[in-house]
Amino acid sequence: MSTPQNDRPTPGARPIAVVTGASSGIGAATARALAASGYDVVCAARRADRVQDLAAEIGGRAIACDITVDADVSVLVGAVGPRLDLLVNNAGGAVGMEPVREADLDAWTTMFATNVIGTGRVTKALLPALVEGRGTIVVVTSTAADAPYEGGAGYCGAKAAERSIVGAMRLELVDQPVRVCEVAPGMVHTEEFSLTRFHGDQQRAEAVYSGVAEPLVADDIAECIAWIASRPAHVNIDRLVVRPRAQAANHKVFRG
Ligand code: 8X3
Repeated sequence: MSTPQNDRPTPGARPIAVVTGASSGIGAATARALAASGYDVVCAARRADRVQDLAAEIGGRAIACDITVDADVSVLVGAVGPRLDLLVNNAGGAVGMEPVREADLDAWTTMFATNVIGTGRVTKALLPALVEGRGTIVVVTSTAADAPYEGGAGYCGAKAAERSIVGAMRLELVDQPVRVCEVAPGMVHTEEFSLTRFHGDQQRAEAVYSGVAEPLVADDIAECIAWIASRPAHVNIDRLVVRPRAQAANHKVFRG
């Protein structure tokens, strides 16, 4: 039987990080950045083949995990073990951009199931390991949480709700050795975010970034997450808002 003493990390062992939504975009870039920083990265995503390739590339571990499914999250918890140093809740995204009068409520359900309840499910399940590991929680929200925009009712609402999880947890865990941090990216040009939002319509997806000389890329956000995690344990980065220079506000984008 294991004793608490046996549960201490082996000296020199790599810290463990879990990244959800690690199959592409910010999640995959974050997994790479954390591996480069010395983490044993558990790459979690629905698409097993993608996370297997990524894990092989970075010397991490792959877990096929749909964060909307309890059983999948239980498998993730089992793979992590008793201690966790860092959880990056990145899985989620936008589906659709219709005004409310034309809203696809199934898409809203999907967005809330992933961004909000999925983040809640994973975090709740891994919290004991995070407390044991004196860990850090990073939630990737969005500047969409700052203010609604036309066509964004479902997504902005989901991201605002996800932000509320961060705020509530920071209050709840103030007497625990766990940091609770948020990264709120603005315009990030990834291969899938806008393509998913516009149901595979490449033209509409590319139009989002049209004329913007340098939108952010996934690596920009990954570096921020690695920086947040690498601060001394007493330093909690509550929220980091990151936009490209050409985006002064959600609606104020310079297109040259
Ligand atoms: C992505 C940023 O402006 O498309 O979360 O909502 S935005």
